[in-house]
Amino acid sequence: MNRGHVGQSPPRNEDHRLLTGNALFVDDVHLEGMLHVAFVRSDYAHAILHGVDTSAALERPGVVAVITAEMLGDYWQPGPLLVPPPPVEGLIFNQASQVPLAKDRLRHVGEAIAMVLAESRYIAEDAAADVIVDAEPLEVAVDLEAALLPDAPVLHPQLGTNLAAHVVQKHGDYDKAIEGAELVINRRFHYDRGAAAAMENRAVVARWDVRAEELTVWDTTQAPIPIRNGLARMLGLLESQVRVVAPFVGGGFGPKIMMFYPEEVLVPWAAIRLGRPVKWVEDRQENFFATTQERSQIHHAEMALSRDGRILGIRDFFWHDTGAYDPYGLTVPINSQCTLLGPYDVPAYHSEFRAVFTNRTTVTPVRGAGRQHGVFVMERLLDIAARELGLSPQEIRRRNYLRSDVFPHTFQILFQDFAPLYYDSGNYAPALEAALDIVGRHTFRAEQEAARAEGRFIGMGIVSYVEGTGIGPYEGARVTIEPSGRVRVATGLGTQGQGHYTAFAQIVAEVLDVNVGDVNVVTGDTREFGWGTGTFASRGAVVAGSACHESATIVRRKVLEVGARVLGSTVDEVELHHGTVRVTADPSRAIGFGQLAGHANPLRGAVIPGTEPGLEATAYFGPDHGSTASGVHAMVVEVDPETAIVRIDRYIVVHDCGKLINPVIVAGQVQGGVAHGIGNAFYEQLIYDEGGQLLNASFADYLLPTALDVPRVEMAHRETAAPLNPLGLKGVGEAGCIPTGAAFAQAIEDALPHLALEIREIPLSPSRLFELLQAAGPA
Ligand code: MCN
Repeated sequence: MNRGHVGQSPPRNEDHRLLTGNALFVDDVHLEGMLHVAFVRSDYAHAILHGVDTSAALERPGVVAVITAEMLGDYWQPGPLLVPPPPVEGLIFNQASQVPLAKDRLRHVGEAIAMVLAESRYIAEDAAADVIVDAEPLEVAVDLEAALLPDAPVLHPQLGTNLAAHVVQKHGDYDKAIEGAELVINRRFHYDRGAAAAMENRAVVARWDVRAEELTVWDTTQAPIPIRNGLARMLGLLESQVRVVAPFVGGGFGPKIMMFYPEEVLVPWAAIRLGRPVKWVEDRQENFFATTQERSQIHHAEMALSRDGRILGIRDFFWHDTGAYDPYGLTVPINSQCTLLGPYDVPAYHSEFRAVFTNRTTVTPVRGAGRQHGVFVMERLLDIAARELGLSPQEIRRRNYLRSDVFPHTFQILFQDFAPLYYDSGNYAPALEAALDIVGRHTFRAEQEAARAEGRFIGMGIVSYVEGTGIGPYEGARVTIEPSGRVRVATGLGTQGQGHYTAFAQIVAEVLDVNVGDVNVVTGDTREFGWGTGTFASRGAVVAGSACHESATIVRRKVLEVGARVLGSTVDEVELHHGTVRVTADPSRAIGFGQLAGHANPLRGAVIPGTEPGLEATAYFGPDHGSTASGVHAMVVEVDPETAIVRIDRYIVVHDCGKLINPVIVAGQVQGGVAHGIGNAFYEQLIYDEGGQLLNASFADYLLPTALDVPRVEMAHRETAAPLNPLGLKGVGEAGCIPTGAAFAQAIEDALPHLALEIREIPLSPSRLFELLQAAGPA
């Protein structure tokens, strides 16, 4: 029997619609009388905006309106601070959020200046080119460290500085730790910018129904409910007058949580103002300039160790590039700061960062959301220390893993949830041994030697990480057994390919003992479910999945109560069986869920007067802390030192995301994350010139890994149950990309030990690796 319950891998409920081309994406929304939008965007990285001349554009046939900042009136206001910073002692935090359309200053290439609405996208694009922007270029602040020098041009004159934040967090006493150290290593690391590069660009369609006075917005957002709430507030409407639908979305990877993008507030506004539906679909070049990005950090990190390789303390000073605005507060650098500690017992930690405004596109979380930077720095420090101490990379890790009996474990630095960093559970050391077994602990070095004898250079990287997943505040779910006998589940999440339609159905199917195919899940429609936050931080399974479990459990109790009344028994005498309630002692006395749903009202006598009719319940789940997922990644590469071509021969993941709901979905998430991580490690880098111009804003120049570059991931799952939620779940959506850069660096060094490379930057693009190899001398 395979009923697709928790822990099994039934076919995905959503695949039929996706594979037959019947899934609705925002660009599939075509409405009568719809106008099309093209944006006029800044060509300047930094400039004073003197004026915008729209007259020529307005004369073009088919142009209906050209909107500039002045025309927005009170609607022209900066976006909100979306995530407040944790109350760290001595915190400096300067907020600067983007406005819908630039009025007086341009702060990055691609910033929106005017919105053109026309009868077709072609006309809108041509008219956008007619708009004359009168701007006076300013000096730019592009270099992350130089942007804080006294003579650097300042992006936000009201702040008088490019310092977006200064945060110092300490656990233990690093100064004391270093006194007793027998080895201290100190290095600079650089992790450069990348894009999220989702397959589907952003898109918004809005329709104002003047008769019903209702606004419907189709949006590629990861967070439909906060968008609904914000639009209602800004437009002076009731929340119930605004419906936001995030239909199928072709990948989000973080930037689509960003609320509010200018386009997201302008398109609905225009639909109401002009009384016509309005559509905007981002093109790929806009995506490179105007969709948020991530990853530029510079770390100066120091590790103090004992002679036997035990970490005594770590001190890290880092600079985080937040781009032109910082609507997400400290989310990304706090993740870097907290994730650096990894699965290790670090008695003393001093971490200090400066977030810096630069004339580059705004930074918000992208898959991993700063965690990969912390992991890269920690794992690199361990590798360098191991080399100095004559230990293997594995041995230094073994000596420092937190033991399995220390949980829950706390570090005295504040995490996003304003509480000290909390590890709920974990079992780290066995994951390393499991990964070594898969690589072939007894055969790999011999294979490496044999390859070298043939002039081939293979190497292995093996690294660890932990990831805080499943953070609150909360999500909800409503579970309804319909009179058809089928089950409907509504949650407030948006979904971008993670398989929620199936995974949540499995949870509910398990509790109610029905087929997973009989459970219909809806996500991303505020009309279906109106309370919640969204899909990010690998929290869907833990938070929304647990809410599904809670509400299904309430419905289960009701089904048993109503069934027992209808069958003339007591609750103790009945059980659920494949979509029916039956008397345990006499299974012939049974009633199906559909019939029962019809009975479940006081008129039929199946529910006691005063009890709500229907087989339906809504429940919410908000965990006290996030759940700590963890894992080990091992990568085997072959490097050609003459051409710098790197082939990834094997990729092994031993992963622990607590109890698995659906192993195939989890495997897909890990495989996708690894592909993302390989891109981050080797290919994907946004190159800005000294003037703040993005030089590679197309897929011809911005390299993504192809199917040929990503091996099939060999995977083993470990399931350390999280104690913080009913199913023991931890998240998995980002994990695959978090340690990839660290594994890649170690593997390349291991392949070429005679060159004594020390890789301290990511991405290590093919051309950059070539330079490093040239500098290292002959192979
Ligand atoms: N899952 C499971 N068992 C677990 C944990 C998770 O079966 N123990 C399943 C979940 O039920 C869900 C999937 O794995 O179907 C991912 O769950 P989770 O880790 O909770 O992540 P979220 O649902 O919160 O998704 C967000 C996460 C993030 S933060 C990014 S970024 C990312 C990712 O998911 N973006 C993605 N994976 C993505 N996958 C696709 N296809 N597209 C994206 O944009």
